Amino acid sequence: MLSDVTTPQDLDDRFRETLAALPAPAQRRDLADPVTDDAPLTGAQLLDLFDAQVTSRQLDLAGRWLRSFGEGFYTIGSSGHEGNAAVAAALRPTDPALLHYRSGAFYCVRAAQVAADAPTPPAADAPTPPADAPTSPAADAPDPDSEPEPAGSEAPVGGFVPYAEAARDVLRGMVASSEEPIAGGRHKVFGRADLAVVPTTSTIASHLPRAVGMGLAVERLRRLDTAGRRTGTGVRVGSGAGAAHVPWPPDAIVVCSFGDASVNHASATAAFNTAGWYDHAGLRIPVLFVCEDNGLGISVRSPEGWVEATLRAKPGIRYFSADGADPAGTYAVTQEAAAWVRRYRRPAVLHLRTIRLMGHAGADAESAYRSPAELAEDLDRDPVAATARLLVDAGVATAEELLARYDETGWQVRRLAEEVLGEPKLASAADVVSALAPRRPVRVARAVADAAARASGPGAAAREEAFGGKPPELSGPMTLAQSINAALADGLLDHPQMAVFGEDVAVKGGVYGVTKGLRDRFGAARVFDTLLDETSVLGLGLGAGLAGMLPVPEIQYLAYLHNAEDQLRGEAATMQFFSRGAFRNPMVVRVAGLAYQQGFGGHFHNDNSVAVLRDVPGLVIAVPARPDDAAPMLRTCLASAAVDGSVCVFLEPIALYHTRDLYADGDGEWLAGYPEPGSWVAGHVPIGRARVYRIGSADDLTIITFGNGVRMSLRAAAALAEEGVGTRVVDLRWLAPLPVADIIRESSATGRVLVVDETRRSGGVGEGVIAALVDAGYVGAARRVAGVDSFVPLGPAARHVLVSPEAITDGARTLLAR
Ligand SMILES: Cc1ncc(C[n+]2csc(CCOP(=O)(O)OP(=O)(O)O)c2C)c(N)n1
Repeated sequence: MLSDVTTPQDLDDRFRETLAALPAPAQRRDLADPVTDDAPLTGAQLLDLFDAQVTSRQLDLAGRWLRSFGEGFYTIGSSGHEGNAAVAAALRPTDPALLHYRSGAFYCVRAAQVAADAPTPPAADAPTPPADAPTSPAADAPDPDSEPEPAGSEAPVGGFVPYAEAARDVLRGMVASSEEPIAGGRHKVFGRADLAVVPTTSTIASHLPRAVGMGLAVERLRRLDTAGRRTGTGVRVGSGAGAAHVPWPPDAIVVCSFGDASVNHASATAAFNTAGWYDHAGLRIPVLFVCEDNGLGISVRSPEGWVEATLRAKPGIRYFSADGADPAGTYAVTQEAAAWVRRYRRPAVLHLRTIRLMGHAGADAESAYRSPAELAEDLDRDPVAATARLLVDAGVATAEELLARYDETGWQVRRLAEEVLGEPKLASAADVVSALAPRRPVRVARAVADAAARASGPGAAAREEAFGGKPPELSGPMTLAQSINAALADGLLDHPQMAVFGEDVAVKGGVYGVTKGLRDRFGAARVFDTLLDETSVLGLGLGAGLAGMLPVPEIQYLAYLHNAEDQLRGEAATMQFFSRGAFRNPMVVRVAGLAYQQGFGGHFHNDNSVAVLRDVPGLVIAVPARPDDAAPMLRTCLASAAVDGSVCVFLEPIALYHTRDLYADGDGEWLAGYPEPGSWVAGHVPIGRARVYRIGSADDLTIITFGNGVRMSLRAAAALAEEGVGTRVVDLRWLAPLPVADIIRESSATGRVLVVDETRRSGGVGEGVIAALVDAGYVGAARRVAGVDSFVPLGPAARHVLVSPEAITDGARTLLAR
C-alpha cells in the first residue's frame, strides 16, 4: 500500500507490482542484438545496466535497513538517479570522475568496467591475438571519436557478480568500516584511485572548481608530454626528482556530476564561468559537467525550466540533455557529449533528468512538502522499472527473470551488508588523523638537499641562463619581495611541473612586483594570469595538484581569501583525509596580507586575521618576515608539497615586501643576500621551527612574535638593551604547526613572555601561543599585546587598532616590573 511517504517498502512493492503487470514478450530477442532497431545498446548491455541499477537500488534499501538497527550511518541514496549507470557506461573507465552523492549505479558500472579491463592471464590454449587487435582505450592512443562499449558488452551476462565489489565498497562506507577502500571509515564517499573516481565532499558544488582545474591540467600536461613518455595508463612528465606522474591518459576527459539545486551555488557558477572564460580565450578545458536534475534541493523546488535555461545560457559550455529513465537514450547522448569533449577538448554539460525516490535522506519526511499525488507520480517514473520495461518489451527478458535478478541481488547485498557491519571501525584519534597529510621532515630536508645538488650541479647552466647570467646570490642584498621572486624562479627551475598563477601575477608581475619577470623567463604556460575569482584560482590549484602538477596560486590579498576559503578548508585540506592519501593536492598558496601598509587601503588591504586558517587540520601556514627566511621557507613549502602532498599557505607580510632598514634609515639591516645553492642545506628551515634573536644578555625577557611583529620587537629590544635589558625575540615563522618546542624552551629561559600578535585579540595567533605555554605547564609571567577586535580603518586611525611599538615597550616594562 502506497503511503504518502515513499518508504523502502513502498518502493519495493511498487517495483514488484510494475514488473508483475508487464505483459510477456511477444518473442525473445537475441542478447547480442540491439535492444531496439535504433538503440546503441544490445540486449546484453542493457541487461548489464539493469543489474547495476538494481544493485544501486538494493544498496539504498540496505542502507536504510542498516540504519534501522543502528549499524548504518548514511542514508542518502541514489534511488531515482540510476540513469547515471548509462552515463558511466558511455565514458572510459580512465576518465577521472568527481561524483554526485547519488552515483551508486555510476560507481557500480565504473568498477565493473575496470575489473573487466584488468589484464587476466591468457588461458593455456588461448589463441595469440593479432597484432592489430583492439586493446583497452588506456593502453594505446585511442581514436578520439570511438567511445567504449559498456561494461560486459562481450562478457556473458553476469547478474550481481560484476557489481559485488562496488557493492561491498559502498556498504563499507555506510557502516564506517575502516576497511572501506577510500576514506577508510572517515566518510561515506564514492571514490577509488584505481577507478579514477576522486572523492568529493558533502559541500555541494565545491568539487566543480577542482574539476575545471583538472581539465586545464590534463590538457596542459598532455601538451607537455611531447616526448610521449607513458607509463601504464598515465603519463610521466619531466625527469628527475621533479617529475610528475599524471594519473590519467592524455586524452582523458574530466567528469563532474552534481544536483540541480547545486547549479545555483556560487562555486558552481564560478566553475561554469571559468570553464567558459577559458574556452572563450581559446584554452582547452575537457570537462563534462553532468547535472542530475531531480527538480528538488531537499525541499526546495527548482523553478520549472530554470535548470535548462541556466545551463543552456552558460557561454562556452555546450548543452546536451537526456532522460535518465531512458537508458538507451542516455547512453547515446552521453557518448555524443563525451566524444565531443574528448575530440575538441572543450567543456560541455549533460542535463540528465532524474527523479528522487525515498526523499532526500533517510530522515526526510517528504510528505511535509510534497503531495501524495506527486510522490505517486515519481514512483511511476522509476528509472529501474523503466529499464525493466524496455528489456521486457524488447524480448530480452521476462518480468519473472528480472524480478529473480532483483531478488538475488537484494539477497547478495544484504549478505555483504551483514559481512561488513562486523568489520573494525577507526579505533582511536591516532587512527583517524593518520590520514591527514603526512609530515616527513627528513624526506623534506633531503628533497631540499637534492634540489641544491641539482641547482649547483646538472642544473647550474640552466639556472645561470634563467637568471640572465647573474644568479641571485650575486645580486647583492635583497628585499623580502626580491628574495621570494628569486626563490620562485629557483622553484620553477627545479620543479618542471610547478606553475605560478593568479590575478595579475604574470604580465604585470604581481601588484607588488613579487612575480616580476617570471613569465618572461618561464613562459605563459607556467606563469599565467587567471580571471578575477579566488574560488577559481584555488580550484585551478586543486585540480592541477591532483593531476600531478605543483601549483603555486596567489591570492592577491588576505581579505579576499575569505571569498574562497572553502576551497582550502573543505576541499584542499580534506583530500588526503578522505582518501587516505590515495589522492593529494599539493599546493603552496601565496597570500599577500597583514597590515601596516603605510598610507594605503583600509581593512581589505590590511586584513590581519588568520583565524580561519589556524584550525584547518594539516594545513601549513608560513609567515616569512625577513628575506633570508623567505627563500628557505618557500623551498621547504615546495618540497613538503612535493614530498608529502602538503597544502601550504605562504603568507607574505605586504608591509615588509620592500622594507630595507631595521633600526635607522639607511642601515639596510632588513635586506639579505640570497644564498647560493651550496648553502641551502645548512640554511634549511624545517616546518615548525622558530628563529631566535638574542639581544644583549637575552636573559630577562622573551618576546614571541611573527611577521611585522618581528621588526617592531627587534627595535623595541634594541631600545631595552640600552637600558641593560636582555631580550630574546622569537620569530615563530610557522603559525601552523606552531613551533611549540621552541616557544616553551625560549619562554622558560627567561620566565617572562610577551606575545606580540599583530592578529586580533580574539581568535588571534597569541591565543595559540598562550595555550601552548599553559599546556606545557609554563609557570612564569606572560602578557599579550594584540590587535583590537576590529576591522582596520583607513588612514592614521589604523594605529588605534594595530599593535604599536609603544604597546610592545609598555608590555615589556610591565612584565619586567613583576
Ligand atoms: C554548500 C552546502 N550547502 C548546504 C548543504 C546541505 N544540503 C545537502 S544536499 C542539499 C540539496 C542539494 O540539492 P541538489 O543539488 O539538487 O541535489 P539532490 O540532493 O537533489 O540530488 C543541501 C541543501 C550542503 N551540503 N552544502
